[in-house]
Amino acid sequence: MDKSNPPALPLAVAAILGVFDKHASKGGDPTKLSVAEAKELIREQMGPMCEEAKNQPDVTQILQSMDFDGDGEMDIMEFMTFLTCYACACYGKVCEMKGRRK
Ligand SMILES: [Ca+2]
Repeated sequence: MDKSNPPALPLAVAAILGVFDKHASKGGDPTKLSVAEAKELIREQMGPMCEEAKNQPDVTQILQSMDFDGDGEMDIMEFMTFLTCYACACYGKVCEMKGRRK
């Protein structure tokens, strides 16, 4: 493996897990994001992009729709599902900007 050019995906996953852990471990169950922790994470990580959106997302509504087990918190699987939806939306925007079909 070329150490000067490490693969991007393991680094991206590590970054995602680091962000999740940083926010989830602030209080309560350190393996889950409370609503307050999730809101702070979204504001910190996605705030500028959300502010540019015409229809700003209702974060509470997003969190409720991603809380599949209904425990009022977001575990890593729920968070990754949320992130997948976010990544797909970003990919759609990139395709649109490049004039590509998805
Ligand atoms: Ca949950």
